[in-house]
Amino acid sequence: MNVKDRYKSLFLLWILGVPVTVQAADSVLVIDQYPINEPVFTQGLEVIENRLVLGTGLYGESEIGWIDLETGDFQVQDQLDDDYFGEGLTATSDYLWQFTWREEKAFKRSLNDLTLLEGIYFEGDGWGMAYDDKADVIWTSDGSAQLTKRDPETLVALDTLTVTQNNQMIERINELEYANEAIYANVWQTNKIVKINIEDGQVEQVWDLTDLVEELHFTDANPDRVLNGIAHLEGERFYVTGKLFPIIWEVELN
Ligand code: DDQ
Repeated sequence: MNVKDRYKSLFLLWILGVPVTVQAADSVLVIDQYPINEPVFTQGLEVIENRLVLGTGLYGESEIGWIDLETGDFQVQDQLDDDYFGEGLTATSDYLWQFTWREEKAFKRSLNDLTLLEGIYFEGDGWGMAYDDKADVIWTSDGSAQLTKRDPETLVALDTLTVTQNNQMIERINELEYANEAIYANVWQTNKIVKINIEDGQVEQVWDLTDLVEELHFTDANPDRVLNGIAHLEGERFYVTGKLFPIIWEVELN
């Protein structure tokens, strides 16, 4: 592409309002990898006392259960009604929250067997959720560049934070995880994970997992098959996966 065409296409992208993409990135260190026998549409991933819980999306296919890392089995514990699209998960010390996309509902579940305890009304799009145990608040995302800080019991909004990098808003913040006093997030439809400073919303670090995703050699062009799902293990170790990915990686984000 010559310089003129390049500027023309950049201008077109700008006119079309394509969000600013995340700049610069580190690669990740892979510690281990585990299979998922029957790939699912992963929307939420969370470690609860050494067990890995996974929530899926799609209407009629939204489930929640344990991933057995030894066998690769997804042990489904519960299923959402067909008209709910499951989204992010987060565990407080007392229960697990499961979000829905556009159904204005968030579900509270028990930590030991994921039984449904309560469904509460929630206004707006539900994407990611992360419990900040230090401040005792839940952070949520809705596909924009804005994160919302909420009461962990009622999900009532307390404050908002705009995610930026070099003064540009970073939109499509998706699955969230709180760790190391920061928020780690997938950026929807990218292979990138960003670490967000929760005081000022600035992106502190970016990791690009494109090399790992390319090793999976997907042959179809399913645009929904994207990196998604982050669960904190310890320190800088995380489990990460994607929607319809046959694998969960244990990685170090440092
Ligand atoms: N979200 O998880 C990023 C919030 C939404 C993913 C939507 C993927 C589209 C699947 C087809 C939806 C059918 C209505």
